Amino acid sequence: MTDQRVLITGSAGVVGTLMRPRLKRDGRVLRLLDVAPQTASDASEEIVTASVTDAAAMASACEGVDAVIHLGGHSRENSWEATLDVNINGTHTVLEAARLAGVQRVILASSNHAVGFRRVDSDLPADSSPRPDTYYGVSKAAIEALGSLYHSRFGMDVIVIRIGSCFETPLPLGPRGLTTWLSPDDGARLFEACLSAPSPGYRLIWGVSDNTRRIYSLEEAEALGYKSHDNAEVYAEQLASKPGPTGIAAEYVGGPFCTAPLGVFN
Ligand code: 15L
Repeated sequence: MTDQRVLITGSAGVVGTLMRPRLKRDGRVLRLLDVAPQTASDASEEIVTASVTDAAAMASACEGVDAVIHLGGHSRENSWEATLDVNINGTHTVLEAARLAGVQRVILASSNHAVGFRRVDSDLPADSSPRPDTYYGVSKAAIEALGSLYHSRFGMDVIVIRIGSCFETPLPLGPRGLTTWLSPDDGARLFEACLSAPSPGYRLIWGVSDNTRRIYSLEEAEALGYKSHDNAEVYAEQLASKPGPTGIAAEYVGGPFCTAPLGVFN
């Protein structure tokens, strides 16, 4: 049997770095694409140094691939031009390359910031319509729409994950992390579910751990086979002394993104 080949874009970024060792499996090759230099740890890894905005590089990166996990792009606020180019045009380039190469499944990283201006005390089903908090959030809403389009037009399986905050621990996030944290191990469980769910079609799901103070629905992710094992609450005592969000940042899903200056890299 031939190996399953999974292309991960943005593999040297925050989420990519956490997922790389966790998504290693016998019978699977990870093709790791990033603008930053990387080194293969063994024969189960292939390195591609390229930008997601480079159509020719993306075309060759998608050759022989079974699934794409698209994490590449700016992961926070940046200028409109950079956000448009790397996040929106970049995602279009990735989807188009995947389509032309006959890749059936693409998993796209969206973010809670696509709905950053939804209130924290409102219902938050995974398909809540976009209320972005930044240009970054707008780009994530556009990514969701592009994924939906590529499913509807071309029948590709596209799963979009609105990631909360995927870090080793919720500690750098302050008390907000008690609701938004996606543990790296749960992240890997979620990506595995997205890779293996039979014929998912188009899905929009939340990507968070089963945190006691979670305000996001996990129903949609669980329907794909995800089962969280982690809970940010185990860090509650350590986080108790840290200042929590105040004012608008406390009222809305996007927290501090809701008041950060638009278009300014931070
Ligand atoms: C995101 O989308 C960012 O990529 C990440 O750096 C965190 O800031 C996260 O959201 C969050 O909301 O905590």
